[in-house]
Amino acid sequence: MAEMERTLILVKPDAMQRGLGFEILRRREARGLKPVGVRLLQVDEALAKRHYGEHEGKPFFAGLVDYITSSPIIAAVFEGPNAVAAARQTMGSTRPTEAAPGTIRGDLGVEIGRNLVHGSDSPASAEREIGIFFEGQPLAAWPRDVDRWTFEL
Ligand code: IDP
Ligand code: MG
Repeated sequence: MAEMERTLILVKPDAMQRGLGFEILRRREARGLKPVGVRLLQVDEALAKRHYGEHEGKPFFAGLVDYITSSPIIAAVFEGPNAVAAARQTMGSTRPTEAAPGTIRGDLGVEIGRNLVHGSDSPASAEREIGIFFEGQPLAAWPRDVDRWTFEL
């Protein structure tokens, strides 16, 4: 079996406003990734800047901070073999018009600045981002009866 990983997913404000929050989580769950942490929260400016620190100084940064703080979001942690890559693939390319059909962005979005969802881009990013959004909150390590039918245990 491939390496077990955890990844951070954010359902962004546009998806929440459009009533797509649980659809976005459902696609991860249906793929076989296991939810081990879920929160609904309002991101403030400080949290937005911490999470998106790598983009500070880019022309879209101020708009990105406004966007991610504009409405409550869902932060979720999913676990599975190759969870980071699997979640990125299900999310689709950053620009929705370049995202493959069948992906969340390819099926549900049209604008790069309203692209519905965030997913960690590497195991190291995932660890950093989970630390930001689930600071002091234990994640659930729970066995699922279907795990052996989904993962090569
Ligand atoms: P990712 O979300 O696919 O990992 P990143 O390059 O990490 O893409 O960018 C983070 C987020 O910043 C994107 O999801 C998108 O919301 C926003 N963003 C990136 N590039 C642009 C842009 O050129 N215009 C507007 N927003 C952008
Ligand atoms: Mg990114």
